[in-house]
Amino acid sequence: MAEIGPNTRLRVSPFYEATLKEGVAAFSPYNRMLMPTSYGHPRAEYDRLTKGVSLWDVAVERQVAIEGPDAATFTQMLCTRDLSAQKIGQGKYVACCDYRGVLVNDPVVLKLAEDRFWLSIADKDMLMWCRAIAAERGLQVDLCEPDVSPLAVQGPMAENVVAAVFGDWIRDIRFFWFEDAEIDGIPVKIQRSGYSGQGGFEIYLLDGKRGVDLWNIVREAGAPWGIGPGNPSPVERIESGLLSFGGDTDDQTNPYEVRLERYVDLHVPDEVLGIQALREIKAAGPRRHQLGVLLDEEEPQPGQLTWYDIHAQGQKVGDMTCGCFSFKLERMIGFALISTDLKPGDKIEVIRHGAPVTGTLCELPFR
Ligand code: THG
Repeated sequence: MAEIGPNTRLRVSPFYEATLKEGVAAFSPYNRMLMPTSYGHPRAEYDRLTKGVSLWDVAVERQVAIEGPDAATFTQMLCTRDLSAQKIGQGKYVACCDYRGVLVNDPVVLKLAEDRFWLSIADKDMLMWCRAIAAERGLQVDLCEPDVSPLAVQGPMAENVVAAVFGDWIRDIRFFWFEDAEIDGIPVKIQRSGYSGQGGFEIYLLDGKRGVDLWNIVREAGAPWGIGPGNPSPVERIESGLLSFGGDTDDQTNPYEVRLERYVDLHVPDEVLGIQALREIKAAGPRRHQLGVLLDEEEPQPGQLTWYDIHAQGQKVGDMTCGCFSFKLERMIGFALISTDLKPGDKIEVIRHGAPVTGTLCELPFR
């Protein structure tokens, strides 16, 4: 691929200079920023994440801050998951839908106070969406994108590293809960979360001028555990069955089709965006579902730029939305968004650049 030319529409991560110094080899655009996607050593980076600890610039996980007397009502309106039991200091993974019940995002909602929330968003202009909905509904909320940039520490040794920086108390943070902290005058929030199946923490930097300082502090503290740079791994996340909003979804995809049923509570109020459509979709039964694909291919293939058609008995039955060479299974794997007529164990063909590749459907996550 060609280089991305400099321009000021792309915002710069507070960790950018640090990632350059680490030898970042590729970026991907996300929320009008650049996210590191490789440091040039895929196998070593995968091993670090699955056996040790990896440090990620995920400043692209931008926050939409929602504040004001109607903040709680508004946040619930945006999310199909029932948030009534959410406590201050707790995060929840949610689905956001439009009026058709189609996914527009899958953020993590952080409840900071009774009248203050952050949506930690996937790649889509949710601030614009939220402003339009708040105005349409006549709600009293202030919306902005604050100066907040997550730095992820992921992998089985992540807890040791974060404890070395902030103290052993962080070991008591529960999954998706978060706490305020400070290191060397840098204000942060620490959450047990992150886009991998390996476990770890996200340190939300609250002062964009101190990104390189925070990176260096965590980097030095992590040296005994062999910490090194990495990024949300396309391989590990596929193996672990994590959804990539926008990568594995299109403008027709509802939560039922991509294994997010757990995050749809049909009893939430009628005002929740998309819930009335989702009740109908649930009653009719979704037409597509998401399964794994095990390809009959034991060699790595070039990166996927578009969805590939999936055929069965000569007919198109769905799409392969992402794929990678799995280091765990030592073959090409991927996600299928496919007709519910097709089941795990069924044989299919993936049509890649006009050529069929045979494979078998399986349950997610991969085992
Ligand atoms: N962290 C933060 N913000 C984010 C992401 C993140 N915003 C964008 C994107 N990632 C949102 N998508 C996801 C997808 C999956 C998960 C988190 C964010 C995730 N899922 C777990 C699973 O599916 O096993 C658990 C979900 C649950 O049970 O509640 O962690 O990574 N800050």
